[in-house]
This record gives sequence, structure tokens and C-alpha cells, in this order.
Amino acid sequence: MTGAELLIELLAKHGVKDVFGYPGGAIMPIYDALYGAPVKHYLTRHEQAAGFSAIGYTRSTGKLGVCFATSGPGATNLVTSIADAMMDSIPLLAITGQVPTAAIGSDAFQEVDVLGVSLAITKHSYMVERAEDLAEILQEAIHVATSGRPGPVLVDIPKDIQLAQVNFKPWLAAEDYQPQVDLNEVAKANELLKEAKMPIAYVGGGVHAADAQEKLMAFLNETNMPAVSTLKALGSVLPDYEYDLGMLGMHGGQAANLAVQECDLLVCIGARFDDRVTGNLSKFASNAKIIHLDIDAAEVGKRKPAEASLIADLHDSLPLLAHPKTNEAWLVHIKEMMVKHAWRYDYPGETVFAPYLLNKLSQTMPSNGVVCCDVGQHQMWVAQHMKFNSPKNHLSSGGAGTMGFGLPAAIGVQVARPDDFVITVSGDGSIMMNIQELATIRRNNLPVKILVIDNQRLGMVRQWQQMFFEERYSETILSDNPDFVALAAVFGIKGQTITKASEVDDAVQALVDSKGPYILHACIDDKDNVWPLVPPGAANDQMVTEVK
Ligand SMILES: Cc1ncc(C[n+]2csc(CCOP(=O)(O)OP(=O)(O)O)c2C)c(N)n1
Repeated sequence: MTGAELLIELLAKHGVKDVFGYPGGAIMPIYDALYGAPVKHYLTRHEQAAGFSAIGYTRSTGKLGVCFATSGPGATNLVTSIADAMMDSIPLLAITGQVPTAAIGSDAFQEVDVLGVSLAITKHSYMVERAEDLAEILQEAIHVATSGRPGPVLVDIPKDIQLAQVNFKPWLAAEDYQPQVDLNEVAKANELLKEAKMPIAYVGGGVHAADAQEKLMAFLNETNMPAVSTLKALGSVLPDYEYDLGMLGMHGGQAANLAVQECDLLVCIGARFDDRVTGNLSKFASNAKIIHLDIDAAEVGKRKPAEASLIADLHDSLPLLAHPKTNEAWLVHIKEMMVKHAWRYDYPGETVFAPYLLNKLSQTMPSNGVVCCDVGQHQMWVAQHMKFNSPKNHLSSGGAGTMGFGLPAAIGVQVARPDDFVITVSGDGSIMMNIQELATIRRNNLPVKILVIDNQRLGMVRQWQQMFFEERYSETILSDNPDFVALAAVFGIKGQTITKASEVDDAVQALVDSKGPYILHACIDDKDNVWPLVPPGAANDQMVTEVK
């Protein structure tokens, strides 16, 4: 068999049923091997979108996401989605074609040193130099991407190696590196848990990565510990949990941020003290002792020192925590804050109020539906006003914050979960970043729903210009947007535009009821802002809730 055939066979043996990509000269043997193969290929209309679709596929299922691109511009187009996967610790296998071994270093047509380019944005990268190494490299790449703290791995395969005759070596089961919990640290943590009067669980994306939602809920249900979540963790704490405070951080809820500032113990579960979460780091949870649970030792003490650290898979560490009942007075106080700072949907204006719209969508769509976001104000409104029962159902570009993520990610989700309701919530700026993927939706008859929240602005940047740059609105006005519904119609996708609050309920119902792909274009006031906001450099209890 050829190297290209080996790749496809190995993917099939590993259970990979779907891949996303875009062909070109240096990857043609692999595309030839795909012809009639059991692995189904989805042609996106841009390599960046292939990467995001693979990310959507893996984030919404836990199955490995795979993307293909040719050498040179094909590979560099993948870079943004690989970086996105890196920032959010997503397992992704990126396969790139490379010019033939003999031409490497000669500035051959479409030659780019992809290995070099990728080093800072992958968990690991390989260039296959000898055909006999191909099988082992690919198996190792899959293992590295999916084990420990997951992440993207790139394998660059020169064209002659794709064409070379190779032997298929049987699957070598690589040894898993399993960090062991330090029992002294467990004892320290359990002492801290017993002493704490005002504890908070700070839940991060690690719970999703470890698939440890059940263990997390067991801990919370037994302790009643109030919980805050990062953007990536939303859905890990089940929506009916009594002491769920929702998202914390720059656009987190007021009760969540205040509770963290007041707490005396922060139990950090698979989170990394990201700057969007902490605000001014020195003032973040400054009265609290910290217990840090993470599989990646490099995260412990990176931004905040911990009094006790449990470095292991959450499946192993979470059950070792003691389960003292949380102090009643603290719970009463938490409940009072939740009531006092509850979200409000009684917007006085006649225009569409995005928080109301999203809350309505959340109530109307099936509870196991998946929401993929783009980046901006609309992304924060989704995080604030929608409920999720699994982190697999809320996909948002968290670490990298990449505009253009939503539509292709939704395509990947719909391929992986063909019977589920899948929607992308986008802004009028973000949707244009990968609008060509409407063609991929049509080509594959995917029933992906699209909600464009249109403020004719790059809203999140506009809000910062308003608040911190003296209303100098430099290059954020998008009053020349195309008619999004007409644009989608060109791709054979139906939809409607709404401009008034009174139209929201029916429009959301029509969107949810639609059988095929559908676009709802909701026009909102160009001055609507996301509140609360923790200004840069401020502590999380210094939230702003209006423009002064
Ligand atoms: C690829 C990329 N370029 C630039 C940015 C910076 N940025 C963050 S939010 C934003 C505005 C997004 O506008 P829109 O999609 O219309 O959403 P809105 O904030 O209006 O809801 C920009 C430009 C980014 N996050 N990603």
C-alpha cells in the first residue's frame, strides 16, 4: 500500500469516520486514496473552515477531529484554527501535504516550512522524513493529540512519502502517561475544605476535556458548594443546580464575580486563571486559599499559587476530595446575591433586545441542541443568557477569541450529530469571516441554523471605543452590510429579517421549527452594550453596568 492509503486506513482503524479539508497539488495522493474510502471527506470552501469544522466535530462529541490541507497557502490557511485548538486544548489532527522530500528547502512551488510555522501553536508537530516512519508517527500523533491535556498535532507529509510503498504496521498501543495524585496534597486540600466558611468551586474547561461532569456534579450535590464557570465550562454545571452562579470574569454575572471576591476558598477544577476570568490578578479572590485540580502541572502556580494541588485526571482527583456541607449562612448570602443581580429581560425599547432573544431561543430549542458562537458582544450574551446541560453543547472560541469560528464549527457539529439541533450565533462582522461556508451547508444539505445579531457595528470593539477611546469610532461601522437573508438565499438557504421586539417570539419559533438550514437576521440597536463589564486593570468587583 502507499503512504496515502496507509493514512486513510489508519484513520479508519482509529474510528475516524469524517474528515474536513481542501485539496491541492502536494496532497493529491491522499485525496486519491480518499476516493471510495470508508472515511468520508467534507470539502469546506476554505482551509481555516476545515480546521474549525474538525474542532466543532471533536468538541461536540469527544471523537477526534481531523483536517487536511495542501502545502504552502493551504497549510498556512489552517494556522488560525490550529492556534484556536491550542488555546482551548482541543484534540485535533491536522494533516498537511508537503513538496517532495528532494525539493524541500529549494523554495519549490507552494513550499512553506509548515513545521516551523506550526511549532508555537501545536502540542506537537511532525514532518515525516522517511516513509518507514509514517505509521508510527501517525499513531503517536493521534495519541499525543488525545491523551493528557489534549491539543492539536500537525503531521506534514511530503508528496513522495504519500506515494511510497509502505508496510502497515499493527497498531502500537502507546503507554498513557497518568500523573498520580499526591496523597499529602489530598490531605491538605481536605483540611482546607473542612476549615472553609465561604468556599466557591471555580469550574473550567478541564471538566469537559476529562469528560468528568458526573464526578463534578457528585461533588457539588454533596457539598452544595456554589459554583462559577469559565466560558469554556458552561454546561458542566447542570442548569438546575441550585447554587450555579454562571459565568465569572470580564462579562460574568455580578453575583458570580462578587461571590469569588468574597470567598475564603477557591476550588479550581480544570481552569487556568485566564486574564479574562481574573481581571486584576493581584486583586482576584484575594481572601481565598486555593485548591487547584488539573492534569497539566504547568498550570498549577502559573498565575496564582495554590495551597494544595491535585495534579491528575479529574476522574482520579475529584473523588478524593472531602465533601463537607457548605455553611448555611454563606448559601443564604449567595442566594440573596443571585436574586438581587438576576438578569433582566424587561427592556423598555421597541427594538430587538439580544438578551431576551437568546433567552427565548434557549427556552425554545431542544435542551440537547448545540450552540456555536462567533466572537463579540453576541458571544457574551449567549454565555450570559442561554442554558446548557453539557459543555459539548456550547462551543465558543474561548482562548483565542477567533471571529469566523461559529459557522464552520456548526458544520462540524452537524456532521457529527446529524439528528441534533445545531445553531451558530454570529455577529454581522463575524459571519462575514467564513461566509463562504454557506456553500458547504448547501452541498451537504446540513440543517444548520444561523442567527445573525446585527448591530451594523463591530460591536465589542465599538463598545470599547465608546468607553475607553472617547467615542472615536475608528473602522467599526458596518452600515454597508449586505442583505444577509438575500445572501443566504443565493446559497439556497431560507430565512427572515426582524427589527422589532414584538417579532422575536414568532421568529424564534419559526427558526426552531424549520426543517432545513435557516437564517434569522435580527437587527438590534447599534448602541446596545454588554453588561456588566470589568474594565481593564480593575478587580472583578469593580464591574461597570452603564456608560457614565
Ligand atoms: C479574527 C479576529 N479579528 C479581529 C478580532 C477582534 N474583535 C473582537 S470582537 C470584534 C467585533 C465583532 O463584531 P461582530 O461579529 O459584529 O459582533 P458584535 O460584537 O457586534 O456582537 C472584533 C473585531 C477577533 N476577535 N478575531
